[in-house]
Amino acid sequence: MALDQETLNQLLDTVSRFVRERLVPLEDKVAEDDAIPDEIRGEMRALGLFGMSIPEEYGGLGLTMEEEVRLAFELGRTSPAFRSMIGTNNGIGSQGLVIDGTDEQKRRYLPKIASGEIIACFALTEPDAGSDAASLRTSARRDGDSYVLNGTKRYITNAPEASLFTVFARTDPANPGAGGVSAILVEGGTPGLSLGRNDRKMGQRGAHTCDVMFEDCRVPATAIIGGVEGQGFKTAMKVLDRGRLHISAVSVGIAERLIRDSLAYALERKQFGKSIAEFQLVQAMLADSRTEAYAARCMVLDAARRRDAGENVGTEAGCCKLFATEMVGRVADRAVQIHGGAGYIADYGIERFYRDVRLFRIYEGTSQIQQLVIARNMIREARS
Ligand code: COS
Repeated sequence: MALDQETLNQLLDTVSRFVRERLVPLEDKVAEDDAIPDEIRGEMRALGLFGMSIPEEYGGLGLTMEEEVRLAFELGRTSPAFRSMIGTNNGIGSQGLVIDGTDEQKRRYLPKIASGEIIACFALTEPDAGSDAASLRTSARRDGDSYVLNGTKRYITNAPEASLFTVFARTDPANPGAGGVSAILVEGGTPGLSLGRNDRKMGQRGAHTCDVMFEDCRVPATAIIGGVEGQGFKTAMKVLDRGRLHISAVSVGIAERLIRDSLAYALERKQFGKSIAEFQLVQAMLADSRTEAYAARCMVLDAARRRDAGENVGTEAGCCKLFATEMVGRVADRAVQIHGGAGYIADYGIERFYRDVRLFRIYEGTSQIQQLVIARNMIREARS
């Protein structure tokens, strides 16, 4: 349900203050420790941030897509590791259930996901199935009232902390494509489920990924999302369409933060007797960044509103993800350039953002996959 304007403004103000006063001062520490302090998780739970996208009847805030992207703009103004902690509960870790789950599955898990008691994750990618998600090999063999899972999932965000895994596995071995895949809920601690060591990543320290292994891991047959086999790939695609808008919004927020920092630095830093902001070549970088971030903000808001109005925004979500994530890469690159030597030195945090944002062009579908999705949809529409 949409919030009234005043409640929405209050929520945005609260989150904006929380980001400025609590999260920004911890950025260095989180990167150093590769961990988010426990009290921050508690404060995020108290603010309801784990359940932004979960319907109110299941204990979430039940935000519309437009409201969620507005919050994501604010959350983007700090290290993305903070956003990542709540990211899977609001996005890929919960939305399979929200979109396609049975009432019983929703009642069982969504309230705990919304409160942050459960950390939920999304296990699609495998060592040999990334962009070609439909080729996944993890199997779920029906055995009486159970499914028995075998296989390995890779780079699974928040898996080290998770107690609920939405696992995409092949329930029909005779169908090697998308139609043979089902989405299955596996609770943490189920025998046969194990985790690899945390991956050593280029950036986003404080956000964790690892391999997830299944070895004769038995779950009840009722754990299949929606109660029907063969729908899992479509569930994954619907979840990703939505997630791509959220990631686009986070990219806008980070770009705006970097532009603010770059402008502040350019005004303060003096060379040749005046602040470097007075030099037109620096102004060009600032102006290009501002223009691109504004364009991305408008795209994300438009696509979110269309989704709220009931439109299928698969194409628009792809356009937003492609543009906004590439945009934030360029903005981060210019931020390093404007900061000069200081941009390359860890103390200023700019190089950390430069590394952190690199991931956005890769996960939840690479830029190349977005191009493919956009063009395929265009061709399909033209032919229909
Ligand atoms: N919403 C609903 N259904 C969708 C859909 C969407 N956005 N996209 C595809 N489908 C359906 C198709 O309609 C098709 O159904 P039918 O067989 O009934 O016609 C089915 O799903 C298979 O779709 P398609 O044939 O397009 O699948 P492909 O194997 O060609 O792959 C891409 C499509 C490449 C787009 C997909 O594999 C993809 O998005 N890959 C990237 C995966 C990704 O983002 N990974 C990130 C990991 S999670 S962090």
